[in-house]
Amino acid sequence: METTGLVSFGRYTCSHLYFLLLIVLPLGQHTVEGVWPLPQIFTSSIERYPLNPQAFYFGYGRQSAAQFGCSVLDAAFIRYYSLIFPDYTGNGVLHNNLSVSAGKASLNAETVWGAVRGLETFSQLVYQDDFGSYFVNQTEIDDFPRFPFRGILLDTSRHFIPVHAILKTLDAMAYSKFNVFHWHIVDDPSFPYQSQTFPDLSRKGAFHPMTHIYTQSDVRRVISHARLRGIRVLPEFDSPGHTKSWGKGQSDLLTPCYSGSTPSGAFGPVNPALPSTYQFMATLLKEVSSVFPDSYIHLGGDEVNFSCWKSNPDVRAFMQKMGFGVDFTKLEAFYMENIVNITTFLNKTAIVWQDVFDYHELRSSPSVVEVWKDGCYLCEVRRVANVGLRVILASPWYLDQPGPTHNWARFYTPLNFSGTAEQKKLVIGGEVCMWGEYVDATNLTPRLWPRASAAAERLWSDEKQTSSVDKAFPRLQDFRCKLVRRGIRAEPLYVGHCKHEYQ
Ligand code: CP6
Repeated sequence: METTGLVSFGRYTCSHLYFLLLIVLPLGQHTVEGVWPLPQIFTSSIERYPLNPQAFYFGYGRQSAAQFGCSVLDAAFIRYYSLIFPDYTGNGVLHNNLSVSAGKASLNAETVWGAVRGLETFSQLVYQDDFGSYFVNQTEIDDFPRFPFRGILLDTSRHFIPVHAILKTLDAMAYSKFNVFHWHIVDDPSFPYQSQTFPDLSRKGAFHPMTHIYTQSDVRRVISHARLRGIRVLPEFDSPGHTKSWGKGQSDLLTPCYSGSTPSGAFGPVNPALPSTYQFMATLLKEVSSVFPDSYIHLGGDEVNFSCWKSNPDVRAFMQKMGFGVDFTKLEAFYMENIVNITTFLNKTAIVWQDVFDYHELRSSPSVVEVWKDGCYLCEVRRVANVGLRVILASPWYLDQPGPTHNWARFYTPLNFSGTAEQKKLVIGGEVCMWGEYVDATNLTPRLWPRASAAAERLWSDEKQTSSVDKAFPRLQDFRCKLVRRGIRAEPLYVGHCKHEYQ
């Protein structure tokens, strides 16, 4: 029996990332145990069906709202053909009508993005026997994510990460069903984003003005590569702190620090006392919101050091004038509020780090708060949800510290969030943070994978079915070998071997 794939759609919309999918495979020992993250609902049998790469093709269901020409799926069919048949060197057969009558796998999804996830699941179900023949077991899957927001943060300021390494990371993200690339693109050490309106920012603030920058076309490539894999790109322009590199290309933006009555020559956070600051931020954010099409924009707002603001007489005078007294959190709140208003005006949904929520009563609140601090982070999640704001959780998933690989289980810990149904609904997801102090393209991949995949299963799968580390371990080892087979240098979890070692 031959197996072909048929993808059909009820209705779909390209704008929704949330989806439901159903794979019915009349098509066997590897079954769902080979799928990471674990699907929500599944049954499989030991009955296996062979797949012949020469006869296999993907097609759109006749009833499907999506048809040939749907660029996301047309491209996904080509990628997944090679992922399903990694050894096959012949021509990929995309439209071969020879063995239609044979077995059929069908995939139903509400959205194109759901179909992309379903193709990933299908590709993980296919396995090879000792002779290299391809098989898939009879399987039925009904799948959907636990959380709609499943992100990875890359920091391209502490170290420059070349575009090819970002694209490779996006590939690997899709294999674990991550759907948000949080691009912490600039920070204190460097400003690699090449702005159209303020080219001096990267000309003077990047590690190198030509080789260590992201041009507009680089950014477009990243966004388009991500979109084809159902991944949104969330840019972060963190301010007013974490902005040292911005000062090199934009004078009067940062606060001059004083020692006594004279400027010390050092600079602090963005200067919240000058109208020109807000004009600059509005112009920059206007550009950013048109370059990055996602509806979210991350405004940072974390770790603002007040000592420089305190030292500056002009800032202190502004505080008096505004009636802030000596409460610098009020000044920071004033600044963040202005920035949030700018993004609201630009029709974007603002995300901020938890600091902004912790220290301030904002009159115009950001919509989403990202919890990153250690400690009782679930308490913090509850506090944020209590006031009706949406929450993204990052605290449990700091992967930038090397740590022994067997600590993957730390990232697999169940969340056990005990809130009301309303509070739970406000927890839109979580994020793996790969801060860049000790990370560049040489070690990014093994530090991320497969540990981020542990977090991915926490964010996708049903917690009751995935609470055992011992049960997950062989499945994650297996998945790590799949990553290696696909060219991702994911590090080993423990003693063992892969049938196909890294080439
Ligand atoms: N950079 C920025 C960082 C961190 C944050 N913001 C950070 C702080 C503490 C730890 C890890 C990362 N490196 N811009 C905080 C969100 Cl432990």
